Amino acid sequence: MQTQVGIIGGGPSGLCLARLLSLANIQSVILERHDRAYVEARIRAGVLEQGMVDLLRKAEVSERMDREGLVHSGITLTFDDRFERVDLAGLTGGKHVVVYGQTELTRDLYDAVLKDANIQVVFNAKDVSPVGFLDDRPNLEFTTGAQRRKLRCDYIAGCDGYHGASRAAVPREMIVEYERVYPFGWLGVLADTPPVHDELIYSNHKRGFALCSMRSHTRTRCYIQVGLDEKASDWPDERFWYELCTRLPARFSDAMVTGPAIEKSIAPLRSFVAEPLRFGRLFLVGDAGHIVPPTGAKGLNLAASDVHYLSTALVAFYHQGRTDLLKRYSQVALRRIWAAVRFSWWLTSITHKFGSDPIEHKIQLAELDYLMSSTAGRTTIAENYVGLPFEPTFV
Ligand code: FAS
Ligand code: PHB
Repeated sequence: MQTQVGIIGGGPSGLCLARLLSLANIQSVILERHDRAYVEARIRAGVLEQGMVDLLRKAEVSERMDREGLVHSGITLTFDDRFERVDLAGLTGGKHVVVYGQTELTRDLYDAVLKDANIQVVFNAKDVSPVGFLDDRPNLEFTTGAQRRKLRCDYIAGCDGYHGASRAAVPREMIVEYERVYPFGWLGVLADTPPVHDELIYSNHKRGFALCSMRSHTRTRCYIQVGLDEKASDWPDERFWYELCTRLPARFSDAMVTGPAIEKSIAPLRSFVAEPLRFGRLFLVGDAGHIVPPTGAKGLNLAASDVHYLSTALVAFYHQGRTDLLKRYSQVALRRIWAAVRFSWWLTSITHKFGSDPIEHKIQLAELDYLMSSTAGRTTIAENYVGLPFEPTFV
C-alpha cells in the first residue's frame, strides 16, 4: 500500500486531518485499531470552541452541528451557595461555544470520510508500528486478520491518543514528557432527562466538584469528582443523583429531573505534554501529544488547533514545496497547548477538592469570590474558556 500521509488513529484528530487534506486533493490512509461502532460509542467531549466549529465547517462536515448544536454565550460557577454567571460573549466581544457531543461530530466525520475517494480507512488495524520516520523512509507496518502489511507514505500523523503507538515509537532520548496525575477522577452520567439549566454549571463544593452539562434540550451529561479507588459500579443511579444535587445550590438541585443512566463511566484526570511534537516525518497530533483535565473543555479543542496547523503545513508542502511550516509545527502548536494546560490545571485547582485541610477550601472560595468581583477575573475565565486564538502568522 502507498499514500501521501499515513494517519494512525480514526478519532476526531485523524478524521478531521484526513478531510482537510482531501479537500486539498492530498491522499491519506487512516489505520484505526477498532471498528467504527467502537470509536463512535465513546462518550467524551461536549463543548466546542469556535476554532473547532470553523475547522468542521472547513472540513464540510458541519451541517448537522450547525442545525443541532446549542450556542452558549455563558457558563455558571457555583460556590458557597452562590451562583455567578460568566458572560462569555459580553466579555470576549461576542465569542461563544457550541455544545455538540464528540460522539456526534465523530459520526459526522465518518459519514464524510467513508465517502471520500482521497481517504482510505483500515479498521481493526492491529499492532501498528511506525518505522523509518527518522531517516526519510517512513512507513507503517500493521496487521489485519492474519496478514502483516506495510503502508509506505511521505509523512505520518500520530492521531492515536494518549495510549497510542506513535509517541511510543519515538526514541526516549528524543522526547520529554511532562505529566501530572490528579488524585481524583470524574464519574460521568449520560441520561435522557432535561438539563437542569440552559447553560453549563461548574460547582465547587466542600464534598467535591460537580458539572452539569448537556447534549441537547432532552439529554443531560453530568459529572461528579470521585476518588481514584472508586468504580462506576459503586454508584447506582440514585446515589449519583443524590450526590450531584448535594453539590449544587437549592435553586438547581430542587429543579433536577433524574432518570436512568444510559452511560456511566469514570475518567482519570491528568495534565500531560510531550515535547517536541515532530520527529523527522512523524508528527504527534491531539491526545497523542497532550492531555488536559476536562475541567476547561480543552481536550478536543486542542486537537483542533493541532489539526489546523498540521494540515496547513502539509498543504503548503504538497502545493508549494514549502517545508517552513512543517518545521514550525511543534513550536507553534505547543504554545497554544501549554496555554490550555495552564488554564485547565488552574480551573481544576480552584474547583476540585484536593485534600481534607479546611483552609484549602476557604482559599478556593476567596479566589472564586475575588474572580467574580473583578471584570479582569471574569474576563480571564471567559477568554480562555471560549478558546485562545490560533497563531495568525501560520499561513
Ligand atoms: P482519541 O483518543 O479520541 O482517538 C484516538 C484514536 O486512535 C482512537 O479511535 C483509538 O482507537 C485509535 N488508536 C489508539 N491506539 C492505536 C493504535 N496503536 N493503532 C491504531 N489506532 C489506535 N475532552 C473534552 O474537551 N471534554 C471532555 O469531557 C472530555 N472527556 C474525556 C473522557 C475520556 C475518558 C477521555 C479519554 C478523553 C476525554 N476528553 C474530553 C478528551 C477527548 O475528547 C480528546 O481530547 C479527544 O478524543 C482527542 O481526540 P484524538 O486526538 O482523536 O484522540
Ligand atoms: C461535557 O459536556 O462532556 C463537558 C463539558 C464541559 C467540560 C467537560 C465536559 O468542561
